[in-house]
Parts: sequence; C-alpha cells; structure tokens
Amino acid sequence: MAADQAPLAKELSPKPPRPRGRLLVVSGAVTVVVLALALGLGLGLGLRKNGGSNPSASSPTGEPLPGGGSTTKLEDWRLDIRQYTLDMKWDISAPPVTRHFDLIISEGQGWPDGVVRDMLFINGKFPGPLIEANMGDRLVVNVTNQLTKNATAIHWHGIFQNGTNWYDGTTGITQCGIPPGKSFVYNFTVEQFGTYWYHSHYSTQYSDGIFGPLVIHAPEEANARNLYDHDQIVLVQDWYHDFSTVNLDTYLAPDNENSEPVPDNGLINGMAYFNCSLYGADSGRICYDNNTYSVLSLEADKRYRLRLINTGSFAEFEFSVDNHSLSVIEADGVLVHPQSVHRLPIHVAQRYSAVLTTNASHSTNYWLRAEMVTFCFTGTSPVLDPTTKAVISYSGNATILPSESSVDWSDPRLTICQDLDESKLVPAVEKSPPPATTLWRIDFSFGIGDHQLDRAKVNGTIWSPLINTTTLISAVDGLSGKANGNASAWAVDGQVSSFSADQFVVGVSAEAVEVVDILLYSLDEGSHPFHLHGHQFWILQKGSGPFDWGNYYTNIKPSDPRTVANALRRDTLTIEPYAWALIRFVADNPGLWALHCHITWHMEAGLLAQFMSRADVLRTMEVPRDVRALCSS
Ligand SMILES: *[C@@H]1O[C@H](CO)[C@@H](O)[C@H](O)[C@H]1NC(C)=O
Ligand SMILES: *[C@@H]1O[C@H](CO)[C@@H](O)[C@H](O)[C@H]1NC(C)=O
Ligand SMILES: *[C@@H]1O[C@H](CO)[C@@H](O)[C@H](O)[C@H]1NC(C)=O
Ligand SMILES: *[C@@H]1O[C@H](CO)[C@@H](O)[C@H](O)[C@H]1NC(C)=O
Ligand SMILES: *[C@@H]1O[C@H](CO)[C@@H](O)[C@H](O)[C@H]1NC(C)=O
Ligand SMILES: *[C@@H]1O[C@H](CO)[C@@H](O)[C@H](O)[C@H]1NC(C)=O
Ligand SMILES: *[C@@H]1O[C@H](CO)[C@@H](O)[C@H](O)[C@H]1NC(C)=O
Ligand SMILES: *[C@@H]1O[C@H](CO)[C@@H](O)[C@H](O)[C@H]1NC(C)=O
Ligand SMILES: *[C@@H]1O[C@H](CO)[C@@H](O)[C@H](O)[C@H]1NC(C)=O
Ligand SMILES: *[C@@H]1O[C@H](CO)[C@@H](O)[C@H](O)[C@H]1NC(C)=O
Ligand SMILES: *[C@@H]1O[C@H](CO)[C@@H](O)[C@H](O)[C@H]1NC(C)=O
Ligand SMILES: *[C@@H]1O[C@H](CO)[C@@H](O)[C@H](O)[C@H]1NC(C)=O
Ligand SMILES: [Cu+2]
Repeated sequence: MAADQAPLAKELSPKPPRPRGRLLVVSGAVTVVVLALALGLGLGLGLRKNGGSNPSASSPTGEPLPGGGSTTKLEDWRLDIRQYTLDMKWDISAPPVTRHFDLIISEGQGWPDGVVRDMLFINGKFPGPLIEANMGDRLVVNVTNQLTKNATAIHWHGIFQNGTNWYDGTTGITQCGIPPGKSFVYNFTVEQFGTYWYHSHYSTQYSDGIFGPLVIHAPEEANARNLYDHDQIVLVQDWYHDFSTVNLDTYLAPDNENSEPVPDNGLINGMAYFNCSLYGADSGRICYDNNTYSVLSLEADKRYRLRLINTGSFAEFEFSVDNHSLSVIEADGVLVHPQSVHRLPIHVAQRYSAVLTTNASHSTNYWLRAEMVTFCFTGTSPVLDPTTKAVISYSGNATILPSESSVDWSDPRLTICQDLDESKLVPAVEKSPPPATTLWRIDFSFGIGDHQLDRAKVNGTIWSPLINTTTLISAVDGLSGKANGNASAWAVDGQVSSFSADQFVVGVSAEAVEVVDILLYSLDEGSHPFHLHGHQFWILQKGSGPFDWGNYYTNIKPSDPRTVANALRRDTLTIEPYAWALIRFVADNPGLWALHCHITWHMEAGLLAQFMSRADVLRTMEVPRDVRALCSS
C-alpha cells in the first residue's frame, strides 16, 4: 500500500514536511553524482581524525556509492549518526549525577532507505538519540507524547528498575500509556553497565521508529577498555515499508497460519540502500533513488568496539565484516572473555560488543554485512535483499563502494535462528548462580489451524494488555487490601489467578527472595527471542529432547560447580523450535516483570508471561501518583 494511502495518513501531522519527490524512479543513478567526502562522513559514523590513508598504500579503486543528489545535507529527520560515536575521554569513574533527557514522540514521514512511509520520530529524528550515563547515575527522562491519537510508553531494555518497577515502561503491566498531548517523567537509577537500548513498549510502536541506544559506563569496564581505541554504536534491524499496524492487522487476521510479515529491507544505523526499481511504477510508492549505504568512516590500524543492537521487529541477523574477524567482548551488558568469530548471530533485542581491528589492506573499503536468517520466515518478499550492507572505510576514500577484493567469509550460514553458542561466551567477572529454591515450567504454543485466530498461548493464556489499569496496580491494591477481596489470594507462589483471564502471572517470591528456575518450553516450530524484564538470568541448559530431571535435581538445582559455574548471564535468549531452555534468576526485585518474545508480531499475538516478585514488599509499595494518574486520564 502506498505511503500516502496508508490508513493513518490523515492523522499524521505534516511534520517533518512531506517530501516532494517524483513518483518511483529507475535504477540507482550509480554513475551519476560524486558525493563529496563530507557526505560519506556525514552519513558515516565518525570523522576521520588523522586525515587520509598512508600515502604509500595503493590507492583504492571502486565504484562511487550509489545515490547522490544535489545536496550533501542530511534530511531534517535523520539523526546525525556522529553522536553514536562515543567519546573515549568519558570519565567512567565520575561520581554519580542526575542526567536529564527530553524525548518528544511525534509522527510524520521519513525514508530511511529511500522509500517514503509514515513513521514515528523521537525529537523529530530517526533513530533516537544516544542516552549515555555512568552506573549509579539517576536518569530523569521527560517523555512527551505528540502523537495525535495513540498513547505511548518507553521501556528501558535490560535495566533492573530495582525499587522503581513503575518506570519499566511496559503498557498494561507497569504503567498505562502516556496519552496524546501529555508528558510523563521517568526517574530511576542505573545500577549496572553495558549496552542497552530504550524503545516504546506500546503495541508494535517501536517498529515504526521509537527506539535508541542506552549505554552505561562503570569503573568495572576499565580492563575491557584496554581492548579497543574507539567505541561506537551500530544499530542493526529489519525494516518494513508499511506502518506496523497495517502489518499487524494482516498478521492477526483469521486463518493466517502464523505467517509473520516479511521485512522489506534492513537498516544499519537507520540507513540502507534500496533499489527503487524493484517497485513497479504502479506500486504507488515514492522511492528516492539518492538513497545510499551507511558508512562507517574509521581510522586505519585501530581497534573499534562496535556495540551492536538488534532494534528490529522480527529478523535475526548474522553480522560480519569482510576480511575481518570480530572479537566478541560483551553480551547484553555482560562482559565476556574475548571470543573471535567470523559471523555473529544477533536476534531481536539482543546486544553484543565486538572489537573490529582495522588492520587489513587499505586498498579497498569493505562490506559490513548483516544477513537476515531468512530460514525463519514462512513467507517471502519480492523486494527483500536479505543482506543488509554498510561500508567500512579506512582506505582514504569513504565515497566509493568496496571492490571485488572485499570478500565475505565462507563459513556456512545458520539454517535455523539460534544464538551464538553460550559455551563460547564466558563472563569476564565470574558470578556463579546460587542454588535454586524453586522451579516453574512454562509452555507456549501458537493456536493455528482452521478458523483459528493467529494467537499465542502461554500455558493456555493469550496475553493482551490491561486497559485503564496495570497488573502492578492490581497487585499492589490487591495485596494491601485497598481493593476489596481476599488479600492473601494475591500473595501466592505459582499462577496468581486473581488477575483477569488474559494475564498469566506467576508468583515467584511471595514471602522472601527466591532463586527461581524457569523451564521455558516451546511447542512451536519457530524461534523466539525471549526477554525478561528487570533481571539478568543465567542460561543453565538448553535442549530439544526430554528434560533430564535426575540430572536437574542432583547437579543443576544445587548449582554443582561442574555443571553451572560461571554460566552466561544475559537478558534475551533465543528459544529454538520445539526446544526448551532452563534459566535462573534471583527474584529480589519487587514488581511485575514481563517475560516475552521480542518479535513484535508475536508479543501482540499474546506471547507474554509475567512474574510477580516479592509480594511481601509490593504490599507496602506506593505507586507514585503520576503513574496512577496515567490510568485515569
Ligand atoms: C536495481 O534493480 C534493477 C532491476 O532488477 C537492476 O537492473 C539494477 O542493476 C539494480 N541496481 C543496482 C544498483 O543494483
Ligand atoms: C534525496 O532526495 C530527496 C527528494 O528529492 C531529498 O528530499 C533529500 O534531501 C535527498 N537526500 C539527500 C541525502 O540528498
Ligand atoms: C516535560 O516536557 C514538556 C514538553 O516540553 C513540558 O511541557 C513539561 O513541563 C516537562 N515536564 C517536566 C517535569 O519537566
Ligand atoms: C494508532 O493506533 C491505531 C490502532 O492501533 C492504528 O491503527 C494507527 O495506525 C496508530 N497510529 C499511529 C500514528 O501510531
Ligand atoms: C534489589 O534491591 C534489593 C533491596 O534493596 C536488594 O536486596 C537486591 O540485591 C537488589 N537486586 C539487584 C539485582 O540489584
Ligand atoms: C526523582 O526521584 C528522586 C528519588 O525519589 C527524587 O528525590 C527526585 O526529586 C525525583 N526527580 C524528579 C525530577 O522527579
Ligand atoms: C589484525 O588484528 C587481528 C586482531 O588482533 C589479528 O587477529 C589479525 O591477525 C590481524 N591481521 C593482520 C593482517 O595483521
Ligand atoms: C574518491 O573516489 C571518487 C570516485 O572514484 C573520486 O572521484 C574522488 O576524487 C576520491 N576522493 C578522494 C579523497 O580520493
Ligand atoms: C579478502 O580475503 C579474500 C579471501 O581470503 C582474499 O582473496 C582477498 O584478497 C582479501 N582482500 C583484501 C583486500 O585483503
Ligand atoms: C504451565 O503448564 C505446564 C503444563 O501443563 C504445567 O506443568 C506448569 O505447572 C504450568 N506452570 C505454571 C506456572 O502454572
Ligand atoms: C477506559 O477508560 C476510558 C475513560 O474513562 C473509558 O472511556 C473506557 O471505556 C475504559 N475502557 C475500559 C476497557 O475499561
Ligand atoms: C484467601 O486466599 C487464600 C490463598 O488463596 C486462601 O487460602 C484462603 O482460603 C482465602 N480466604 C478466603 C476467606 O477466601
Ligand atoms: Cu516469538
């Protein structure tokens, strides 16, 4: 459907201004305009600091980047990606401070890959600004909703929110949406460090542009910082040419056998090339053929920490750089011993830091490849190029395409969506799991078949967000006796049936801190990247056959050091088809915490469970007045 025919076109404000493009044009104008070096730098990730390349190096050859145009100026709505280059002089040991940020959510039109569509912006830009802080800092973030019709809410992905569950940003669980025209202030401290991100947790809204990187530093990083000279963010994601709710309606329609919308393209740091001629003249799409690749303009012979974040909706990627191996040093905020890889799989919402050394030949630029694992798609797309590319340049000329001598690794590609083998990722700071005190099994499946709606069931429950209240408020009021009824019925271990029928809530620590094992079991043929809010969990075991209970009770539950010592911890893991994972977390963080598949389509289909932690503490917790007020505005 054409951008200008999309159902929501009318409700969109004219900001940023509607582009005056010609309708659909032929191929890439590859031969045309020579971009000024400034364009490469402007679009790329950083300014070359030391001038050009080694004059004795053979001069690079290659075609100029596709695209071009009369202007080298970034479109108004594009974030200047230079702000994704972190300042290595940042003081990681500075005393804690309060940092204020303003995020204004608005709607309009943009064309990250040249194809014009309705999308959402933060502070008028796409993608969102970097939020950077030190461990111990307080973040005070004033979110203003300038959408015309819909509410919003911002989740701080991976942040513990210990003691401030109501700022977790999860619609229907920890807050009601911020209504159009209103502001809401998130106010919390960050007691952890590493690579995180923030995104809307209201319906499929983040898929349309509401997200950005969140990086927290700490003195604990000091050793890791010896492994690199530069630090920068690389967002990798799938991208659709229609507004997310258009795709969601198609996906959730009756008799759709769990066939997820297939992305139209991928983006790297909010930008990618798209071949406009793939859309016929009758497609009704507007596509600007000056679109081009994202360029990472680097210095030669340096080590770059690339903080990869999959900000997409559906696709897992295998990330690689031609002729360069990558050294993985972080997974979801957990530093790991360096692990060299050629291809790095990264599923939706996961993060990795990988060190890239710019020590190969300077005679060419190189392709950075983010290859979608299309085996996980049930459908196909006539326009999708599954290899999303960006240009790595330290040749002295950031405006030319990599030559033939930039060569992809020959390692086989994944044939199912899965994580990088956990056993290769050994946390740099050993933190072994304490023995478990309790275990819950959770099963999920999709109801497909004749006349079934395409909905996910978690132990039989199809989640849908509460309206005008949250599970947090229900629980606090229920536990404290503010709501009429039996207060002790809310303080149970196991499924809490006092919630309405569309909420599957498992009480995990009603009276004291428990160490909780979850056996998460998939009865589905797809792969699902599961994210647990408010915690890092240990990954103790994964498998697809029967679960070995004998081994569990003898070795795993009591944390026999030979089986689970220093297991990987993270906050998002992939559950493979018809497989299970055993994870452990310490339920010492009072609140209602979502455990859900991060594929936006699946979450909206209901693939979400919740844990209720520390009912004994929640009973006396005061949900701030402005948080409650969101539910009655
Ligand atoms: C774009 O697609 C057209 C038609 O498939 C093809 O002829 C052309 O070479 C492509 N352009 C580029 C830059 O890949
Ligand atoms: C691409 O073309 C569009 C339409 O003419 C224009 O608005 C935009 O500024 C151009 N982008 C660049 C980077 O030149
Ligand atoms: C949040 O931002 C809005 C819009 O700029 C402003 O009106 C409001 O006063 C701000 N709120 C606080 C608490 O700073
Ligand atoms: C607002 O929400 C409605 C209902 O989900 C949806 O159809 C519409 O596209 C959304 N609009 C925007 C701008 O988010
Ligand atoms: C959360 O806060 C509680 C109470 O202050 C504390 O005991 C616990 O260790 C904290 N948990 C984490 C993960 O910081
Ligand atoms: C943020 O929370 C702290 C601790 O509760 C409080 O002292 C401070 O006034 C709050 N700041 C804002 C801007 O609400
Ligand atoms: C480049 O650096 C990497 C990481 O230190 C090393 O493994 C590789 O051998 C180096 N390559 C060259 C060509 O020096
Ligand atoms: C970069 O390459 C382009 C295209 O080959 C060429 O026109 C331009 O002069 C080169 N720039 C530099 C700084 O070498
Ligand atoms: C990249 O690696 C390939 C395969 O090993 C090799 O043929 C090619 O020459 C390398 N390119 C450069 C620029 O070193
Ligand atoms: C979920 O369902 C499974 C299978 O019926 C059951 O064994 C398990 O106890 C249930 N989990 C909870 C937390 O109720
Ligand atoms: C939510 O509250 C609004 C405003 O008070 C009301 O119009 C609406 O019917 C309520 N919805 C539900 C499901 O309670
Ligand atoms: C209240 O709930 C608890 C826990 O479910 C139950 O044991 C108790 O019998 C209930 N009391 C009443 C009066 O219903
Ligand atoms: Cu899923």
